[in-house]
Amino acid sequence: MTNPLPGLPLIESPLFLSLLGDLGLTTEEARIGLQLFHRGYAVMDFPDPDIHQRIDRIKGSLGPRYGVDLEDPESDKTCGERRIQDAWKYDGDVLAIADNASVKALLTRLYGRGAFPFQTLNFPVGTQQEAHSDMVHFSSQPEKFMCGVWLAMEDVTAEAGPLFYYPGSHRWPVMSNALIGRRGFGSQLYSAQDPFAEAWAALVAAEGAEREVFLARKGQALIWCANLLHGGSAQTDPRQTRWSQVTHYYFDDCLYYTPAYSDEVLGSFDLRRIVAVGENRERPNLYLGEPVARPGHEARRGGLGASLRKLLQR
Ligand SMILES: O=C(O)CCC(=O)C(=O)O
Ligand SMILES: [Fe+2]
Repeated sequence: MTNPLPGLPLIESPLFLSLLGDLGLTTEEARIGLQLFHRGYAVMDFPDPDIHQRIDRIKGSLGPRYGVDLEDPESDKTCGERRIQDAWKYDGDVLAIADNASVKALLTRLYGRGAFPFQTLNFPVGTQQEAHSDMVHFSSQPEKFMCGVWLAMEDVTAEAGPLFYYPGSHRWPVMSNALIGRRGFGSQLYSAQDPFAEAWAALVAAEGAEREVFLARKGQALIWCANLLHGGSAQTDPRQTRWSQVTHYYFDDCLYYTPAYSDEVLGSFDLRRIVAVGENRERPNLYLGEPVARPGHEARRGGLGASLRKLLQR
């Protein structure tokens, strides 16, 4: 197969439908690929025969770390720490879910570059997060080589603040500082996504887009494309839990950076130091197979380091 647009993930490419016949996908892989292409997300049963046992073990091991009484059916589950980042470092089941070989192989085939997980988040309740696209946090060059895999660790009810998303929003303009007319490089933001909220809301209104919620069953997973607008619905019953694991994936041979703190037009990229889940070495920032040697552009957010580097670059 020759692909004249290798700088786009296959499932994001306008050529996906014409390339599909040559990709050698199974029926299930093609179903997932087509859902991602058309809607920006895809639902599947998590491909691990031990998933239910893993989920139950994770609840036991991470539960006490959230500082909430998760056993009492009447207690408020929404107070306390609601997310644990990178539990894969000490929890073998979190690691096994994030590093699942079938998921990595699936994403590799659907994107056309090698997929690797680089971050895990474990939640006992929903995030109630505003609509956002993960691309302002985690992006790549070429862009869109990033995705999230959200795993339901129990059956989700409408009152527990289910995941929501706008189908088709993965094709909307990619949010960036240039798009909303601000500079981001070296800025000190409390929230990377707040500056973009108004623009996302305007796009939703202009498109007349309707949110969909995912009332998932335990063991189901949802893959979202890099630019899919999504978030967590309001939790109307604080007594409920909504256990989930989110794993974020990047792909080989890319530059990894945070657009919220970058001004791409000026060549100012807030590059990320990416370590793949299960590894302890850094994945280099690459462009067309070659390392990107621009250390001056690896600013920490704000602070003296960033200002000094900026001065030195003048
Ligand atoms: O689970 C949720 O409510 C949303 C999580 C999310 O947006 C993320 O992890 O990127
Ligand atoms: Fe997100």
